[in-house]
Amino acid sequence: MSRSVMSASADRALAWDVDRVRADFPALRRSVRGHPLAYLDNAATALKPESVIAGVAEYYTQVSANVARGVHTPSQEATARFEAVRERVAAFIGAASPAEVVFTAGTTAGLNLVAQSYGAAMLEPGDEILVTEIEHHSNLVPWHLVAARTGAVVRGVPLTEDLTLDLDRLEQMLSDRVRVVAVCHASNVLGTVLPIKQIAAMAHRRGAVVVVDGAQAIPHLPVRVGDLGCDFYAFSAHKLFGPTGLGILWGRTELLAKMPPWQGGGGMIAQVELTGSTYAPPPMRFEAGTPPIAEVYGLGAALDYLDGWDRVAATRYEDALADEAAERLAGLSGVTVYRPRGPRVSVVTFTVADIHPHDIGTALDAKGVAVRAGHHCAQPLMRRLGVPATVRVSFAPYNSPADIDALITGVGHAQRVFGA
Ligand code: C6P
Repeated sequence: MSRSVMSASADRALAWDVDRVRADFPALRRSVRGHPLAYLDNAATALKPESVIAGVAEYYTQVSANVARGVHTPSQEATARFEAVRERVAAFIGAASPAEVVFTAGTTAGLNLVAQSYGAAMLEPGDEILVTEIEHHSNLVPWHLVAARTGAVVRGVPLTEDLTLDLDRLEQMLSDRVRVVAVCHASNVLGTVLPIKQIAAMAHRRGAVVVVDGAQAIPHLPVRVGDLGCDFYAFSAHKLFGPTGLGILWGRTELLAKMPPWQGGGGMIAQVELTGSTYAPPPMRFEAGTPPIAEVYGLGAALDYLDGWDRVAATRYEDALADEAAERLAGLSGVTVYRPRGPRVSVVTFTVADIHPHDIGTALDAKGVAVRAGHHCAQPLMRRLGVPATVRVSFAPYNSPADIDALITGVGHAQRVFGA
């Protein structure tokens, strides 16, 4: 390790005790192919601390009852915890009320909910939905589906040379026909953080609602939905150190109140006759069927766990790791790093000349380094970058400088193996 890297690491260690944090994550104790695991795929899913695993286990070992359906004690306990976590989430994102917090299956489900409920009810032929070139497929395909259903048109806002959103083009494309602006808060490929507050103000001037895909922002940025000024905000628990299978859709009270259900079933009704039904108010209206109860217990534990972190220090630490990785990768011959100018989260994307990203991913796995290789569910962005696929490394506060060393050594090993 170079001298400057060693001293940078020492500085960070003073502010962030990474060894103490690493001890909380049991998955970091395993080895992969004879090497310590260097887990650099946090944008795909974050590892879980012991307390989150215990939170899920607590539900199954001590409660294991359904919610909102039972008069018995375990069911009432489960219901009380379920609603307490809803309140906890509302406080975590600065929602005006817990009724604005809908439990879903994940970011994807939340965005589909908005498209299928709000979109299908409000969009008319010729209306426009603006998306961006940087979106994940989860914030594109639901809009394609609802456009096909309603006759609305989806239009894409391009990026600038700096790989940030072209706000001038957005301003030009905003017209009174635009009903929805669907944007990510942070890109899963480049890490670019979009200026949601500014975008929301621009969209609202033209009467459009703003739907934000917060999947990649929520683990890194302090999210206060009121300050952002958007109308909907979706994210997944599993990227926030919580369980898989659970997401949050936040929506403004007045919008949720006028949206029809998107799925029917138990738990979401007011009254059911044989030939018709009326519906419960939000959030229940959007939570048909037995919800992911154990996962909600786990999310509650994840939020408790995060309370123990200085999140500003955590973000500063992981950003420094990402910067260091980007710098060292860019210093390798044949490596191209794609980084946006301006605000970004701790994600670094790169390609290696003459070696397919999948081969790099496989070669890195042989050294215990877990990265993501492919199009990252962002094919329009790959087209914009002029590549079919990239390698992506994404950092969390439990990553260490040793993970970067393993990455750099692994890329060099791949170049030797593939003769590049
Ligand atoms: N991105 C990645 O490796 P789900 O699968 O519903 O929890 O999240 C979907 C999603 C939506 N938006 C963004 C910006 C995302 O990054 C993701 C998930 C993972 O980048 C898996 S493709």
